[in-house]
Amino acid sequence: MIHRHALLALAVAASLTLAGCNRTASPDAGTTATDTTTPGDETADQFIARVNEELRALMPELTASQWLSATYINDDSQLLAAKYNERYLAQLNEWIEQARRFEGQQMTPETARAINLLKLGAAMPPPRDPEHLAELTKIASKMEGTYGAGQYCTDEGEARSCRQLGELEDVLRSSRDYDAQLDAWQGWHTIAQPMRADYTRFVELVNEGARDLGFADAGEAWRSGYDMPPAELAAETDRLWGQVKPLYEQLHCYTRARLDARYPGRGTVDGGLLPAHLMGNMWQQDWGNLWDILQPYPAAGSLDVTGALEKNYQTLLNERMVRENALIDSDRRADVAHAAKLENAKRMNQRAEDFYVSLGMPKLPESFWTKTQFIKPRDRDVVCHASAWDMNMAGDVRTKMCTKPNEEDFTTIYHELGHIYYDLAYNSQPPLFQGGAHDGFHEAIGDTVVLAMTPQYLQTIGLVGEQQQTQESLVNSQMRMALAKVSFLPFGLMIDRWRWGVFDGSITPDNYNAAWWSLKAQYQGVAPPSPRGEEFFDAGAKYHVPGNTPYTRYFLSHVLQFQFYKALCDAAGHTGPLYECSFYGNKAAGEKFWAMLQKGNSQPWQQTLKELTGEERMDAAPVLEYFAPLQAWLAQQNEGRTCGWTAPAAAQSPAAPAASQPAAETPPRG
Ligand code: X8Z
Ligand code: ZN
Repeated sequence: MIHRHALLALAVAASLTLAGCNRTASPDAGTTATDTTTPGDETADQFIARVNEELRALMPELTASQWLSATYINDDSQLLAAKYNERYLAQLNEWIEQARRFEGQQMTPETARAINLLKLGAAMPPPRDPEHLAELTKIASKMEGTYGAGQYCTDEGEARSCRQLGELEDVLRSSRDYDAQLDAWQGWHTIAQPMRADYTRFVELVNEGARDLGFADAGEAWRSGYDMPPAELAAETDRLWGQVKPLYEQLHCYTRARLDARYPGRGTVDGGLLPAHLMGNMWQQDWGNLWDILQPYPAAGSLDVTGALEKNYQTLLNERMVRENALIDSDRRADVAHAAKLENAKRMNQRAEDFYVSLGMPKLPESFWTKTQFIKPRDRDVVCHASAWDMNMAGDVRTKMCTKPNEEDFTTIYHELGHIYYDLAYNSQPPLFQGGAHDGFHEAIGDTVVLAMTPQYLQTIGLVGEQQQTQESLVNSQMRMALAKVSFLPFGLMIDRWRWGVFDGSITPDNYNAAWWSLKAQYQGVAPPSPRGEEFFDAGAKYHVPGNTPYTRYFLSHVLQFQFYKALCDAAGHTGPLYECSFYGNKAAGEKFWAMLQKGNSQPWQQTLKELTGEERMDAAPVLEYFAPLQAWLAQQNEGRTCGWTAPAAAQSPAAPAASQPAAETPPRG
């Protein structure tokens, strides 16, 4: 979720990604805020210097309140998080109001940019009306708490048993029993039903805040943080999606054939759509858990990273059990297992840290190791969704995860450390520039490193065995990466296609769920196994909706990370095919990376991209270059198959040209 990257990213609710903040003030909104006296003769440059100072002073209490509410969910922590968020947003409104007096005046380009950032890109545009602002921050905290504490219970009385997201995800990851997966998938989606009314009100309030700031609606506010007119951002994402869509369609076609074979007669939903509950992931955004079904050449060598991580954990657990003589006492066993999980998660983090350090980046501060939430606590509810936090812009950085020993969590650790290293690199910038060049950059840092986790790298860290140098093993390793990266692309788009439509009113509350599944069908080619009427609120079962984290950033990241990867491979002097490159240990690549991170959000992202890659545009060509061997292989596999799918009528969203097309029938490919 919000990696509080940058400053704001206030957890849950507020979040202004550093790429911009926003809003306007209400006359009495400042009553709870810090001292906001405005010297009459203050210049614009002095104003921004003061805002930076005040921000620095204000952030620690805001992030502390958000951290507490995310790692200790109860009414009290929610109340405090909402209050601190309200206070912060009121202050932000006040600064924006104060900035108006500099309109049209001479100032340095840095100050002009900083003033703009103050006004743009708030994830939760705050209404000027103080009562509405208070209501908004309360709802935001409540929704995040509801998600974090969500559980699915079956039976009553003695037999009652409840499972949270992590346990339900275990079923999707490991079970291949159709009904068990269906139960886990449907069960998790029940947690979102009670959020529907809150979300409906939330939308009204953030739209009010957005209008107070001069935006048409909250979606337009979100699209304004990209150093280009908001309307262009929507078209940009369409252009990038057009580049990669053929690759996704091939992967979809291959996957459908394998699922059909694995679940005869039940592997496809009408129209050629993939059944949502059989994709190994609650939201069908990463198909890596279907490795057992989708692995092209099982005999060509193992890439079972999850198996290796589980084995490492088991070894650690057994050693501890014996050493602490805990096998006979069940309480002791539980304690020792917990300690083993913690130690194992720390080791996974050390492994990720080692990659960054190998590039010449600093070691993580000691406080990272003592303050991070590595695993799910046993005694309370927490928001398990992984996040990275910069608490004070002065080195108190941490992550929050409920780590398990599997490949997805292992790569998520590298992802989160990407946020942390970005934070550390730009901590020397003024607070208003402490953010990603845009939010997609922030998401792409750790994932660029994940692309460098080649089979050879995994072998050197002991997670896979000796690798064959054959065409078959190449297809295997490409498939492993595609199941994480290519499967994600349409999901990365559809969430905000839905929210843009919700914010601009083209998707109304009586149509929330229908529009959600219509977009899932259109973009991902995925469908629920049974009708999902408006009694459900399936969007709320994905963290970023109740957590109000914009999602287009992840789509952009999945394009940008291949551009970054290619540039760093070039810097490292790599000359072979792109997919073979790992820049592990390469200081030249590390220096180039670090130089980019240090820039933060101090200049337009186009400039930052140019300094790293030589290009000023986002471009999916490196995605296609990377996956060229797989795409050719998939085309061969799919020969004679009818590919594509038929989606029901799509949701209309003026902000999203692609989403406003009529029912998508992807042409058969072969
Ligand atoms: O939310 C995240 C990160 C934190 S920024 C764990 N991600 C998206 C998701 O899980 O939906 C990373 C990939 C996409
Ligand atoms: Zn992230």
